[in-house]
Amino acid sequence: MEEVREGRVVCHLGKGLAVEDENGHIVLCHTRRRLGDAAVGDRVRWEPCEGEQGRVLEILPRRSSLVRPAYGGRVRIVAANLDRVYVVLAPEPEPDWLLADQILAVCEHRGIAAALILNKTDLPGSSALDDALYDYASAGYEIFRISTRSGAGIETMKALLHDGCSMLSGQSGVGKSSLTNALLPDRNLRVGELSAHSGLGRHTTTSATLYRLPDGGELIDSPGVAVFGLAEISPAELAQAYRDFQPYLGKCRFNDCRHVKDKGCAVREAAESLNLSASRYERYLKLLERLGSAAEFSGS
Ligand SMILES: Nc1nc2c(ncn2[C@@H]2O[C@H](COP(=O)(O)OP(=O)(O)OP(=O)(O)O)[C@@H](O)[C@H]2O)c(=O)[nH]1
Ligand SMILES: [Mg+2]
Ligand SMILES: [Zn+2]
Repeated sequence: MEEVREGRVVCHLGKGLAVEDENGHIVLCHTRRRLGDAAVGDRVRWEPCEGEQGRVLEILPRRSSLVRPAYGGRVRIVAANLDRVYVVLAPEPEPDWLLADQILAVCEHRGIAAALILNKTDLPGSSALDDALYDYASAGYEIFRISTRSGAGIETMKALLHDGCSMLSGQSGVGKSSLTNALLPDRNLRVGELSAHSGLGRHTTTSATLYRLPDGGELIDSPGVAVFGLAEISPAELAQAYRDFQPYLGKCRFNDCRHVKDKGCAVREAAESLNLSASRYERYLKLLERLGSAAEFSGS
């Protein structure tokens, strides 16, 4: 019998998994029934089987996982063993701040570090964009300004990504794959060859893929999303997931304050007096409303 080996899931391929072995070779693996849902970044135990293929036997314990809501009230693991998530934005397409807030809230809730990347700084910005970014900087999020086209900021990104596992997340078309390509020496991405091509037309990323960076560190390029969702965050937990709200949370008049129209709400008062970003607070209200109606809808 062949020996059982360890590997890392680098992407989903149809019903199988692409697993990288200890030597950096990619092996196409089947999964065992009842394995559970493996995600990109998962460490697994696998055994070689016929041909060049393998079979994944076990998913090893995760040190972190990023989740999104899935059909039927279930939760899907987007990526495992992540150290940090970068929300990538650009002047074009116009930033979806509600989406950014969802990703940042889930990271905060799951204890995964997060920061923002503004790409396409070669394009003209706007004062609205600067204002919005200022809110995130005030909330304590680092913002990196780059252009994969001009090369600005790419060296900084290389230095930042050289340890741990990072994921690029955000809207479609902001340049996540362009940044990934800029950081990899071989433009013919190894896994890209295995994964299905989207045909002619614009190439969009179709499944999250993990790449090993030449100077160390791992980078996960993920497909653009329009809605991230707030998996496993209850309405009562949402305010805590807004990092900038945290200093005010113990200071509301009522313990069960929802931070909406409640009397003596320290969060609302901070937003009204502009100690807290009014835009972030408005988006909090929007997301809270969505969470509330989702909870009613599923009867929980
Ligand atoms: N002007 C400018 N355009 C860029 C820059 N980086 C990427 N683009 C362009 O933006 C478009 C989208 O880039 P992608 O890297 O495919 O974006 P993505 O975020 O991976 O998109 P999805 O895979 O759909 O999520 C492409 O046409 C790129 O050429 C940049 O720094 N400046
Ligand atoms: Mg892409
Ligand atoms: Zn309150």
